[in-house]
Amino acid sequence: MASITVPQQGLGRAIPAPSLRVRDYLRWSVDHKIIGVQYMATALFFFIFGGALAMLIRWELLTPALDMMADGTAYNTLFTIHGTVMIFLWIIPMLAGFGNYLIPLMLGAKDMAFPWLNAFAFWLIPPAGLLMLAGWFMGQAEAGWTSYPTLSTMFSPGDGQTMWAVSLHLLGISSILGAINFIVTILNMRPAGMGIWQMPLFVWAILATSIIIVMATPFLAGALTLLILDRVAGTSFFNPAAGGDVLLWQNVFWFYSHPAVYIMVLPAFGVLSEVLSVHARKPIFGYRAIALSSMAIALVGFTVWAHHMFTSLQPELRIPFMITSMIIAVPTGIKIFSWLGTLWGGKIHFTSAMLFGLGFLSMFVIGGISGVMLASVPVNIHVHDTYFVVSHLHFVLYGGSVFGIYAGLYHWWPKITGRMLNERLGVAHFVVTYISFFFTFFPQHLAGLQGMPRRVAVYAPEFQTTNVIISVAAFVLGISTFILLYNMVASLYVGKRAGANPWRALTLEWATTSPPPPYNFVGEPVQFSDPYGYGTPEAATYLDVLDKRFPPPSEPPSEVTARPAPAPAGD
Ligand code: HEM
Ligand SMILES: [Cu+2]
Repeated sequence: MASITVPQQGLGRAIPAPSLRVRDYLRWSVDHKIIGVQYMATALFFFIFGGALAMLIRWELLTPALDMMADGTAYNTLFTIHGTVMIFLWIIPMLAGFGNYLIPLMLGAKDMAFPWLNAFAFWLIPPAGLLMLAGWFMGQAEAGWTSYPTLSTMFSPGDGQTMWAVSLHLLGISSILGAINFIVTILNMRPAGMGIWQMPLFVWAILATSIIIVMATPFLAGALTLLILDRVAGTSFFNPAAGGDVLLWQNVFWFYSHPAVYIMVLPAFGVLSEVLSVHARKPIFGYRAIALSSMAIALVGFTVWAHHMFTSLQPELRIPFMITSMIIAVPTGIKIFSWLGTLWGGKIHFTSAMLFGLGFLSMFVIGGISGVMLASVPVNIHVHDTYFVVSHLHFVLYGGSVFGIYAGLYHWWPKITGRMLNERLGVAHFVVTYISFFFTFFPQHLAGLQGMPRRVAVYAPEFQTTNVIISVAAFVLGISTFILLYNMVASLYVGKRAGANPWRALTLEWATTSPPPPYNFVGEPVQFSDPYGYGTPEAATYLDVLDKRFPPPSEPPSEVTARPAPAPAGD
C-alpha cells in the first residue's frame, strides 16, 4: 500500500488542550468531535428511555391477561414508541455519532466537509425526540413503528400519531444532511496517498450507509407526507373507500425501511472490521470483499422490500422477491467469512471490545439464518406477524447493531475521553448481556412458530411459561446495561489514562492525543502505510514513531478529574 502523509495543522503553534466540560456539549458547536459526542449522548438517553418501555412491555406479558395496562391502547403506544425510539432515536443517531467522531480522524482531516451543516443535522434530533414523546400527552401514536394505514389513519385518532409522523420527518432530514456530509467528506478530504482502497473499512461502511440514506430516506419523507395529508388535510391516499390504497404505504414505507435495516447494521459491520483486526492483531482478511460487499448490499437492498408484504402480495410477485431476499444473504455471508478469516490464526485478545465483536458475529449469524427462513414464502406465510419476526429483528438489531455499538464503545471510548473503561466490568457486562440476550430473544422463535402473534397484550394461556422465561431474562438484560453505564461514569473520574494509542492500532484516529485537540492533529506529519498491516515490520516502525511522539502514560490516575491529557509536545 502507498505511504500516506497525515496532514498536520497548527505546526509550531501551541494548541490548547481540549476540555470535557459538560456545558461545551450543551451548546452549538461545529467541531465534529463535540457533535459526535452530542449524537451519542442523546442516543444513549433515548436508549435508556426505550429500554424502560421494553421493561414495561415484558411486565405486561408476564401473564396472559391484560393486567398492568389500563387498556389495549396503552399497550399499543408502548410498543409503538419503544420500536420507533430504538430505531430512529437510538441506533441510527448512535451510529451517526460514531461516524461523526471518527470519519475526519480516520481520514487525517481537520473536520467534516460542512461543519455548520453537521451541527444543524444534529440539532434537528432533540426537537424531533421531544415531539415524539410529547405525543404521549396529545392522544398517543399507536400504530406500531411501521404505522400501516388504516391503523395509522382511521384507527389512530389522537394528534400523537401526526406528531409521530412529523418527528420522523425531522429525523429523516437530519439523516439525509448528515449522509451528504459524510459522502462529500469521504470522497474529497482524504490525505495524499490514501486512495479509496486504503480507507479503513469503517469509512467504507459509512460511505455505503450514506449512499443508502440519500437514496432511500426521501421515500420515507414521501410516505410520511401522504400520511400527514390524509390525517390533517382530508386527502385519501390510503383510504380505499375514497379510491385510495392501503398497500401504497406498505410499498413506499418498505422501499425505505428495508434499506434502512442496512442503515442500522452496515456501520456496525464497519465497527466490527476495525475491532476484530486490531484485537486479533491480524491484517483484515478480504479487505476488498468486505468493502465491495457493503456496496452490493446497498444495491440489492433496494430490490427486496416486498418480502415484508408476502401475505398481501400478488402470488406471482412472491417468487422474485423471495429470490432477491435470498441473494442479499450472499454479500453478508462474504463478510462473515472474511471476519472469520481475520480471526483465524490471529493473536486474539479477549478484551471487552473483542468479546462484543464475537458476540455480534455469533448472534448476527442466527438473525441472518432466521432472515433467510423468513424470506422463504411458505415459511413466511406461516410465521408472518408472529413472535418469530420479533425474534429475527432483535437478533439482527440488538445482537447485531447494539452489540456492534458496544464493541465500538469499548474500543473508542479511550480515544473520546482519554480514559480507559474498566475491563473486568466490561467482561461482566458482556457475559450477563450475552446470556440474558439469548434467553430473551431465542425462545421467541418457538413462541412464533407455535403461533403467538406479535403486538398483543393478551395471549393464549399455553404461551405463559415461555413468556415468563422471556420476561425474566429481559429484566436481567435491562439491568445488565447499567454495568456499562456505571463503567462509563466511573471511567470519567477514576479510569486509567489511555494515552494516544492504547490498543496499538494502525488507523489514523490513534495517531493523535486522546481526546484529540481542536482540528485533530498537531506536530510533524506521520508517515503511515497500511491500516491493517498488523504483524509487519512497517507497522512496528510506525508504532515506535507514535510511541516516541505520544509516550504511553506511566503514572496511575491520581486526582478525581475528567480533564484529559494535554496536547503532545512533538518529538
Ligand atoms: C439475510 C438477510 C435478511 C433477510 C433475508 C431478511 C428477511 C426478512 C423478512 C422476510 C422479514 C419479514 C418478516 C415478516 O414480517 O413476515 C424480515 C423482517 C425484519 N427484518 Fe430482516 N432479513 C435479513 C436481515 C436483516 C437485517 C440485517 C436487519 C437489521 C439489521 C433486519 C431487520 C428486520 C426487521 C426490523 C424486520 C421486522 C419489520 C417489522 O417490524 O415488521 N433483517 N426480515
Ligand atoms: Cu426487509
